[in-house]
Amino acid sequence: MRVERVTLWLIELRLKAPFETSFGRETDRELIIVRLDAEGVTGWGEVSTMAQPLYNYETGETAWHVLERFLIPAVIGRDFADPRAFRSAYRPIRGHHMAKAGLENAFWDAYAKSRGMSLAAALGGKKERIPVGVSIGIQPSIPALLQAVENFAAQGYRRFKIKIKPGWDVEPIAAVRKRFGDALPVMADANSAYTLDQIDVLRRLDEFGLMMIEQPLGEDDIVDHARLQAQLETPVCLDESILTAEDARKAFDLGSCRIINAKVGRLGGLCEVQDLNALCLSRGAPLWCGGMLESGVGRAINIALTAMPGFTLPGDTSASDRYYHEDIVEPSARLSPDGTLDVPKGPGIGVEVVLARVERAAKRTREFRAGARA
Ligand code: OSB
Ligand code: MG
Repeated sequence: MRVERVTLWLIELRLKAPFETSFGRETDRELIIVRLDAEGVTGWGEVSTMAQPLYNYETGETAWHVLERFLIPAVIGRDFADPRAFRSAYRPIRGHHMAKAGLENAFWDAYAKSRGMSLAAALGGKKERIPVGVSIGIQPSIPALLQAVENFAAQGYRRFKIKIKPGWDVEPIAAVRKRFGDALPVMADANSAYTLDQIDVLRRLDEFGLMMIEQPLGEDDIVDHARLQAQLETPVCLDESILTAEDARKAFDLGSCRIINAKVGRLGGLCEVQDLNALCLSRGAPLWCGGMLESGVGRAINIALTAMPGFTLPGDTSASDRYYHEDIVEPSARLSPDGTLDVPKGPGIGVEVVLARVERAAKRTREFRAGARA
C-alpha cells in the first residue's frame, strides 16, 4: 500500500471531570489525531501523549516534531506490504513510542480496511466483546471515592482501579474494602510514586487482597520492583517501565512483576502489542489493556487489540461517556449492563471519525502529501 497523504490534528477535548494521578491533574485532554490515506482507504491513529511530560517524556509538541521531521518523511510516498514493513521504515529512530504508535496504528487501520477485515481480526483477535474496568483518579475525600466506586459499579464496570499516592493509599483502599467487601475486584495504581524506602506502606496493602498493584516504583526501574515483588504477596503489574515486549521478558525473568499493563502508545504501536500478547501467552502471564484517556479513535484501537487472546483481564478501556460529553467518533463506545464493550465487526477500527468535531477541537493541523513522483 502506497502512503499518499498523512494529516495531523493537535486537538484538545474537555474531560467531563478532571483526572488526578500521583503525577498531576488533567482537565483538558490534548491528543494528536493521525489520518493516513493510501490507495483509496483512510486509516486513523491517535498519539496518546499528555500536554506535560509527567507520565513519560513525550508531549504533544515533541510528538508533533518527531512526526513531521522524521517519521512521516520516512513513509510518505512509499509502498509497504504490511504493518511490520511500515514500521521498519523508521526503525533507526530511537524512542518516541507514542508518536510512532499514532502513525503505525493509522497504517494498521488502512491495512485492515484494504483487506475488508476488522482491526481486531487483522491483529488475530477473536473476542466479540470485552469485559472492562474503570480507573478512578485521586478523589478529594474518602466519601467522594466511595460514591465514585458505587456509581461505576452500578453501571456494570468489572474492575476498579484506585489511583494512590503517599498519603492517599492504605486509608482509601481500606475504606473501599470495608464498604464493598472482599469480593469486589480492586487494584491500585501508584504511577511511580513510591521508593523501596516506603516498602512498609506497600506491604500494608497486602492485607486487602488487591488483584495487583500497578507501577509502585520508578518509571524506569525493573530492579527494585524485583526486590519489592519478592517481599509482596500482591502481584506487581508494570505500566511505565515496559516499553517493548523485550522489556516485559526481562521483567518476567527478573521477577519484577507478574502482570503487564499494555498501552499501545507506550509500546510504540500494534506490532509490539502483538509481540507482547504472544510473550504473555507463552509465559501464562496475565495481560490487560491500559488507557490514556483516549478519544474515540484510540479507544476503538484499544478495544480491537483487547480482542487478542493474551488479554485475559479487564482493561482500563472504559466507555466514552466516562470521559467525554461528545466523542469525535460515531458510534461511541457504550457499556453494556454486564460491563462489556462490543468489538466492532466493520472494517478497520469499525467507527466513523466525525471530521467536523476533530476540526472544532483542533489547535493546529498539517497535511503531508507524497511528492510529484506520483
Ligand atoms: O497510569 O494507567 C495510567 C491515565 C493517564 C495516564 C496514565 C494512566 C491513566 C489511567 C486512566 O489510569 C486510564 C483510562 O481510563 O484511560
Ligand atoms: Mg498506570
